[in-house]
Amino acid sequence: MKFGVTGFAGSGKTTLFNAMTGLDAPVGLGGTTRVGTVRVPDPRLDFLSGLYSPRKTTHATITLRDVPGEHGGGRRVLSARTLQAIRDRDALCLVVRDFTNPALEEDPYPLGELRSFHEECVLADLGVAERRLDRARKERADVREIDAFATAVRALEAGSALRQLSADELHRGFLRGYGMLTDLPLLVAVNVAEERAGELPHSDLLAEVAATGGSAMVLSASVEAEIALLAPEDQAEFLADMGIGEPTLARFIRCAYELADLISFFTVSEDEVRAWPIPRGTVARAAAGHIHSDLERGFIRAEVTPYGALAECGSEKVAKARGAMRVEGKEYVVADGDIVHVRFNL
Ligand SMILES: Nc1nc2c(ncn2[C@@H]2O[C@H](COP(=O)(O)OP(=O)(O)OP(=O)(O)O)[C@@H](O)[C@H]2O)c(=O)[nH]1
Ligand SMILES: [Mg+2]
Repeated sequence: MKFGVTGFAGSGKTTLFNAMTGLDAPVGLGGTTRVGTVRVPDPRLDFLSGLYSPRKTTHATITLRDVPGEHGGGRRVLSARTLQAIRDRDALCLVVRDFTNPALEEDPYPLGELRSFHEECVLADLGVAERRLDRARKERADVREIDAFATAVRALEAGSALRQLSADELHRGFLRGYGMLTDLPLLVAVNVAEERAGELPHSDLLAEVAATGGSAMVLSASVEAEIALLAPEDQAEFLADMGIGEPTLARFIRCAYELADLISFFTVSEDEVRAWPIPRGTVARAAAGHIHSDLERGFIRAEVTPYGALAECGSEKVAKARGAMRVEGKEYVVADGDIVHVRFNL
């Protein structure tokens, strides 16, 4: 899962990126595009790790790419370089500024940043869709493809994001590979001043985010940066003092998972306990392919124990004795939290 962290100049992207990845990229300067990884916290994985005491515990990860905003000019536009850096992502996190940044002249205007971002993305997608539609018509391409791009053009001309269209309305298969920005899942992080870290998003902003088919959350990037420096046992107290219930990182990742419609299944052994992120609806054989292509090719069956049953029984042996372990075939749709053993033969 590759996230692009994007937004306009000085909104706090790099501060947030550092807090999440534990890296130490310079803040307040624009700078270069950077990549870091975030471990997906999962209490179920912690429990399984305690159960198996494996040599290695491997969390699912999310890759973040921090894309600097455009400095100078004053207008909120996305340059070709920025567009290039966010097009190939699986999802976008737009950081909008809702704190006074002394380095910038403009007062905070998160709603304006959100609108500008949306408009810029719509325009960029419209350009791509119109060009492809023209060419598809000239080439007498598949009518379904022409129809898909005509639908996209109509929606974009009306100012809508493509992600707002259902699978029935838009045949997405034809759009794959064109890097449509408004079709990427969008998480809007409203970056507020420290003293407002525990707030909920403004209703007008929430409404605007919902109208573009995204999700929103409030955070304070500088508070997150402070939390990241604390020992785990001190973090809870600090969060309580700030009026924040749950660490933002955990919330952010939950939102990201929901947005991208990902679930996790687990593999367990004395060697490694590991979480595997897969799109919801993935069948057992394809899920096995995430582990290794050999497991997909030689797939025979999967032995599946739901996490809840294993947690209750305390071991796979007991779970099996109580009939909680099932044998599933290649078409089985893997459920969130399944503990899976793949049997295969090459
Ligand atoms: N008060 C306050 N300041 C913040 C917050 N987040 C970031 N800042 C400050 O805002 C300035 C810009 O932060 P960056 O994280 O570099 O912003 P950016 O979005 O990466 O900026 P560009 O990459 O240049 O577009 C820094 O001085 C940060 O310390 C916040 O939540 N509250
Ligand atoms: Mg930056």
